[in-house]
Amino acid sequence: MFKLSENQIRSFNEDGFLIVENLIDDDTVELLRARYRRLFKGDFETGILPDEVNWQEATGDPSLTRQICNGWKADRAIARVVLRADLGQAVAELGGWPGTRIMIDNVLWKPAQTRPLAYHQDNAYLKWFEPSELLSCWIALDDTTADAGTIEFVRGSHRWRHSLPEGEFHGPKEYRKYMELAAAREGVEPEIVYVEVPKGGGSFHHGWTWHGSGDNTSASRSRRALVLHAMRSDTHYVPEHLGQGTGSIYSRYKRLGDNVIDENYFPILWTKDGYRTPGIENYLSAD
Ligand SMILES: O=C(O)CCC(=O)C(=O)O
Repeated sequence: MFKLSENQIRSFNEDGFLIVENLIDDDTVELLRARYRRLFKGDFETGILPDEVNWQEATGDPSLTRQICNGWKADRAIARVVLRADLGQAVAELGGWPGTRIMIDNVLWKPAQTRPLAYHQDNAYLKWFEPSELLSCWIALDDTTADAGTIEFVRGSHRWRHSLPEGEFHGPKEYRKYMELAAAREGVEPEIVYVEVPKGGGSFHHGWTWHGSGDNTSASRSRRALVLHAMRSDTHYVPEHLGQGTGSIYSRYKRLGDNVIDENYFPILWTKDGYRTPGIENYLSAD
């Protein structure tokens, strides 16, 4: 069970991110690695297609970082990690939120010699729900290093002005370009911090923190990560903006008659009042 200290919460508020160890144990790392191999071959345990399948073994560009979003719907080993109540609690404590739901997960695999993911601010893609805030927990499935393209953050950038999404996300030539332009607008020299942790460790980041990851220049080391992107438990759809950012995909779960974000698709992991979406446990224990 993961628990934050007061110091860690203070440090997160100051920096816009927090680096931690021991989010998952070695057995879980091994299990997830095996599930990643299956998912990228199109072998989905539950039979359900993840919401975004950006890379598959038969068709994917071998120079790109492999990505699947909402692997939890396809695979219960993924779900058992990203639907954890203690991670939901940690996110709520960092955000000062009443509770946490999953918005999406990211299943990411950056093999040796593959390309970067562009710097961005997560909150810039979220006009389709309100409050438009995301807070994320990034979990390494390999020992991570700067040369193997680990995630990197700009310290204090959650306090910068808000930028709109721009440029190519997957494999851009200059992956820091839009962050550097934003830094110039702020009149500051960006301080970049690499998340270098043993497998099973990782980080939390604020939705306005600039982050991305470089080329994996290592000879043979993969850099895999599982990410829980979480929203507040009390979010709702914004009908005027359903097609914006990631809303063009995730607004498909909007109910016809109201703006409620349905727990079946965005389960609540933890709230201060002790609530957790009841169906989660059934789902996690099914064969
Ligand atoms: O793992 C990476 O390379 C970047 C992931 C990312 O953008 C995120 O977790 O928000």
